[in-house]
Amino acid sequence: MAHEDLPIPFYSSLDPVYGDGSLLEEAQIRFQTVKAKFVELFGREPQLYARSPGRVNLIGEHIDYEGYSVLPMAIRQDTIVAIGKRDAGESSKEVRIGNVNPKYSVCTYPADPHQMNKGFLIPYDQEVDLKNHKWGHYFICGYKGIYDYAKSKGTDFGLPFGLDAVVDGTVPTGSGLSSSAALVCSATIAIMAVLDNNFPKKEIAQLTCECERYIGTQSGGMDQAISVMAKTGFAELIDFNPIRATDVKLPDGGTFVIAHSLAESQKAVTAATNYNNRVVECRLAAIVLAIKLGMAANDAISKVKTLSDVEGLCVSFAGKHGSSDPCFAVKAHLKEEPYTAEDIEKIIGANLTSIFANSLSSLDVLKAAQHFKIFQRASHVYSEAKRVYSFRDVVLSKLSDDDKLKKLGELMNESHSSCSVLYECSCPELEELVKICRDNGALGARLTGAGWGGCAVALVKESILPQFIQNVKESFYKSRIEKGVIRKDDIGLYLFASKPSSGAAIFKF
Ligand code: NG1
Ligand code: MG
Repeated sequence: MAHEDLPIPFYSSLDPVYGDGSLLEEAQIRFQTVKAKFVELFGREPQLYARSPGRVNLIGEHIDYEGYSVLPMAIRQDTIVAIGKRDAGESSKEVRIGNVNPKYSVCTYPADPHQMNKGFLIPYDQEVDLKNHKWGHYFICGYKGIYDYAKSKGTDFGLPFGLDAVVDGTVPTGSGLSSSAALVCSATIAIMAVLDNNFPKKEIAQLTCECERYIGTQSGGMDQAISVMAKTGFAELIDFNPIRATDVKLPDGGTFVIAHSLAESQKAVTAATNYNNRVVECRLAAIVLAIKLGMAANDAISKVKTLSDVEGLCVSFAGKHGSSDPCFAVKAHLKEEPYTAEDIEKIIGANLTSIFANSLSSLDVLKAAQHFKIFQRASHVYSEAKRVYSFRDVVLSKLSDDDKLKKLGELMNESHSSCSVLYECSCPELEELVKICRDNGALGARLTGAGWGGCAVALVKESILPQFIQNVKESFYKSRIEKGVIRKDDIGLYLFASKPSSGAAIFKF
């Protein structure tokens, strides 16, 4: 059976996930701490635990929501959730969520999703109110996800049911390493398991992707898919529609180093001008392109959701002109100058607000936007989608490992420049860090995750790894330690090498 069709693995010890080294020792302590916190808060022991990892995206940025394949790997940092059902009766009408980190206070929600908007924080049938953003929302996304999934299967898994949970996360937040998906996925899996269920991984990947959107970012499904389906030792080529993961064994002799720019990207809060803005720009680019390539405006507006939806038209256009590259159609039909809303409305013959009438977060984007850079965004998406396959092809090629690593590095550099120049999702700190990585011998370096802050990922030959880490410390972090931005002892949280680690799991001891 393909591994995306299998359920989440269920273990009675930590070793299969955390191995037998220092990671295991660290995990044993963390699980003990989570359990102790659970006992302290709720006066009894949890029934079981779930864990789900963060990830680093190696290539394929901002294209998952456009329907294109991406190539991430899971990292060892993860989120653990301890969970237990509450007794039947009055108390079973609440979900309480605590955190090992005292920074996050206990959040309480009514167990009935339809009550969640009554004096509480999440309007059930709408997206989340960002002004009342709270960490517990991410957990509740999972709860709502399971509830909706059950309904779609004509059952209820006993929901609404009161639950208690304690969370412990080691994925740094706002860093582009998907702390959010690690929390949403571990919460969803813990809830599923405590209700005595286990679904195929691909269904969990789909449902967690959909439910993270309740937070208000119009995310693609990369983070949840890799967190759920990752395998030790492999990066994964993730395809969407349907979700599928194909193992990619990276060449020997290279290591991925993750380095934090120390600029925190508050994606949920800046969505209207950053992340969701790009999703809207891509949709507009796709509709305009479809019309320019001969589709009736009404059809384009109602049928075209993503740039991948118009790739067929682009390719046949480009083909007529001697190329199979959709970037060619973009060059021929879109202008480089930014479009105003009126420019686009003229082409499509409709008001922009009417196109996005069903999406509050898109209407926020329209309110905030001065103009739309649809040429640049489409050029990025189509070229980045091609780079993902080039990356995979290099890995599968007959080249020597050294030559493979060199080529992968080049593709990462091209990806960064496209993100930075065409998609404009970098920031000065990331630019500085990427340059420092390259100047110190990285074969390639790029921002990873949504950008606008967060981490860079660099491909480094193992033979120079210790020196590389030392040099990046000196050039990027030393002055920041001196200025008190980070503590010297914490440097390992911001700069580390990472091997591809394993995906979500359930534990019962
Ligand atoms: P980060 O910034 O790591 O959460 C986000 C999206 C991904 C993908 C990348 C950009 C969420 C949950 N994740 O990742 O789906 O679009 O940006 O490639 O919003
Ligand atoms: Mg995220």
